[in-house]
Amino acid sequence: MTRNLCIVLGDQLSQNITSLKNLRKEDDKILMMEVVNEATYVNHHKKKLILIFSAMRHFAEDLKKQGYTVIYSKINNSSNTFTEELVKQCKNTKPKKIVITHPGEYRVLQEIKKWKKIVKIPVSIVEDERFFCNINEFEKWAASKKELKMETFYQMMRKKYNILIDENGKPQGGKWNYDIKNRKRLPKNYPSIPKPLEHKPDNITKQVIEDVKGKFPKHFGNLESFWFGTTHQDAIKSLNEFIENRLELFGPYEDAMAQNEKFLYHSVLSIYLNIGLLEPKQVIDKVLQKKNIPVESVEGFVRQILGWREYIRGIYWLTMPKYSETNYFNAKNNLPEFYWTGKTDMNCMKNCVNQTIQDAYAHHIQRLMITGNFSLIAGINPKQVCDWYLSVYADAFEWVELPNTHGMTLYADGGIVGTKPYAASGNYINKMSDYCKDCKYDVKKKEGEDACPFNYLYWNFFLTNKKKLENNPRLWTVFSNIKKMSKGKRKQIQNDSKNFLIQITKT
Ligand code: FAD
Ligand code: DLZ
Ligand code: SF4
Repeated sequence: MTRNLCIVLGDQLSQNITSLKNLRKEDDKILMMEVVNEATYVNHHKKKLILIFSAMRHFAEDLKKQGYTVIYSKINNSSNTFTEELVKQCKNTKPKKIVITHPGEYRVLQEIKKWKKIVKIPVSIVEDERFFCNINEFEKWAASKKELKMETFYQMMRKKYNILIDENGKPQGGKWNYDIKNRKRLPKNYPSIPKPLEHKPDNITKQVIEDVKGKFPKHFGNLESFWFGTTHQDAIKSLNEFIENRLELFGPYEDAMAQNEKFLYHSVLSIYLNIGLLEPKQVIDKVLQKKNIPVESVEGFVRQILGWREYIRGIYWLTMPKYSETNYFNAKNNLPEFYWTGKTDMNCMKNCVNQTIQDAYAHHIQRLMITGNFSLIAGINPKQVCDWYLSVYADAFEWVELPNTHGMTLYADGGIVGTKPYAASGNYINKMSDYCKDCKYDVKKKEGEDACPFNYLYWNFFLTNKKKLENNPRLWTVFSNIKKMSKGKRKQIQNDSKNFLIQITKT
């Protein structure tokens, strides 16, 4: 007879996870399940599957070494769903209670809520304490605000946790936000940038690679040269490496892009943070301990984790399930095939998709201003765009992917996360990267076959959505330019866009 059957999900791989607290090694058991449905509900990148399964198997081994009884179902002989596997394991173990930490995804929470009825055993869903802000606290904050601005939330969190605050209660350096200093282009002769730490696959990971190769051969992405860490110790090494080598210049080049620099000065830590191998508090503490780092880098980095990451999670739980169903611009086009293959003449898109195929990674500005911006101005259906992001990035879990894609990038929520759509023409991409110099299209050209498609699609987007956007004060310049445009020019933009979109979005 088992007292508690404690379930640990694939993104709950933290020694401090709430469900493991107060566990009794003698009469409690832990259940971890690799299941087919979780691996296939979207076309997950093969490297993402390897990361999650390998990290789960390592975590289970660790727990066993500490004396816990772990029941583990591997993907090769597992059930289709969490529920099926749970029913099977409840018959074997006859627990008095099931304990699980609040899951990261709404879909999974709905599944868990049905368990009590199905297995006829009480189910206790305990809070996920790994975040700085819990779901109720965010709800309270949101209820007190007219607009849910990240900046206001972030300042509240800085004060609450006394992070980067001086002795007078003011922000260190005098300003709350150094975003303005986070927008440098990479100079021409920049010094070599140290790459993120590559971890060599051990025997557990090698077995997982074989399992994924055998079971999910048609999934997106390249599984060769798997280099992610799969344990807490690996993740700590990666964190230290980032702080030593890239944190200092993280701030100035946060928005830069470069063809031969997939990672630039980014941390590449979301893959570890999101499955629990690192905890946000631990990451921020370590970053703050490092001396002599410019304020725009420390604040810039803290803002991403204490600000954006927590805010995005809050928005997700505040607004689901309705959030995912909105489509403010009524965007209907199909996601072009090149999002999966990288086969396009647009050099910026080709680069971002190819590195995604290889590494299941792109940094924020590539996701927002290249692949995201394109899908916004090309009017791609938000559900298809969100499914793509959820599939292709190793760090993608719906709670963080959805508000970033649906809200921040596509403005499909009508302006909950962003105050205006992040639409940009080729000019912005050319300013922030070196993609355009090797592109078949001409970034300086506004119309015609060899003009940069971002140029006419940008104006076409505002012409199409004029009614919904023209009263937005942040878009005043855009619409005053549109007013000055001749009829002929508008027609040309619309024709170029139509022809291009027909070519790329046919199924
Ligand atoms: P860094 O640039 O080094 O940033 C440090 C950390 O801050 C990240 O590891 C991450 O934990 C956090 N962070 C930074 N920006 C954000 C943000 N906007 N929202 C939440 N956390 C943030 N992030 C995910 O973790 N999972 C996703 O599925 C995801 N999908 C995205 C989809 C789109 C369309 C966009 C525009 C952004 C998305 N992001 C997502 C946010 C961001 O792009 C990634 O967190 C970041 O690129 C991860 O790389 P990094 O660890 O090198 O980040
Ligand atoms: C993403 C994912 C995958 C691919 N596989 C599993 C799995 O087999 N077992 C598991 O426990 N979790 C997996 N996950 C994570 C879940 O799909 C889901 O995102 C999280 O549990 C958050 O609710
Ligand atoms: Fe991208 Fe346009 Fe530049 Fe080509 S010219 S790389 S399509 S922005």
